[in-house]
Amino acid sequence: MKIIIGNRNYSSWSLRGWLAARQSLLPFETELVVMDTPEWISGAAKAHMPSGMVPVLWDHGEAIWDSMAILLYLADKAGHDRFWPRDPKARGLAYAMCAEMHSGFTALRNACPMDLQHHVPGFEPGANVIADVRRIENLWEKALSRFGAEAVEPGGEPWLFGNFGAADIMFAPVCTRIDSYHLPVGDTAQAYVARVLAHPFMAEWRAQAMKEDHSFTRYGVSGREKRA
Ligand SMILES: N[C@@H](CCC(=O)N[C@@H](CS)C(=O)NCC(=O)O)C(=O)O
Repeated sequence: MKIIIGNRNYSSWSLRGWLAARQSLLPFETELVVMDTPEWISGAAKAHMPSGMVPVLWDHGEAIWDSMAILLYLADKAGHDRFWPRDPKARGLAYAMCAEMHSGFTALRNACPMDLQHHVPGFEPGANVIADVRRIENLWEKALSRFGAEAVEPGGEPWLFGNFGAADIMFAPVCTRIDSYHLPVGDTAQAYVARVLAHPFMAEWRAQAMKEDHSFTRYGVSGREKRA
């Protein structure tokens, strides 16, 4: 399998697709296509991107595009237990949370683009951004308190539905945004953000992202400061 991704520093959907590929534990290659180059803009760099977007997973000559489809495809292929909780109530909530993340939270996504190399110390979130963060925080607290701790493997960290899975993958870029823009959240959410950022797959992605030297003007937020 091969996954085509955009810039690791900026492409939050690529991060979700790639995390799903890592979580599957199946072997795969990664091809990075730098975004916003003349070839990207003309479409010449997008020959293997059916929707014109990243991420795309290629498996045996078939393309699976869109982060959510990649996640669902890999859960079918690698086993649902690596992605979804077994309990039907937990699974229903996990599906709903992933779907809401995939289609919503546009205020947060627009105002706080993912940018792992920078942070914005003086960022002042608007009311619509705060509303998105509150909703996300409530969802996390609900999942963690109802299903997180009780389902976790002995000695493991409490992820949203016990073991690390689809919901943690879909919300991982939000964790980077809370961190980069210093968005105010309560202790439970802050601890969850820290766990996600410290996850080995996230550390692997971040280490690569920090080495990238292409910068985007379209994602530039004023007041950015480079991280060490
Ligand atoms: N719904 C898609 C969204 C993918 C998406 O928006 N990807 C961005 C990069 S993060 C992209 O490729 N945009 C096309 C462009 O910039 O031309 C998914 O979940 O994969």
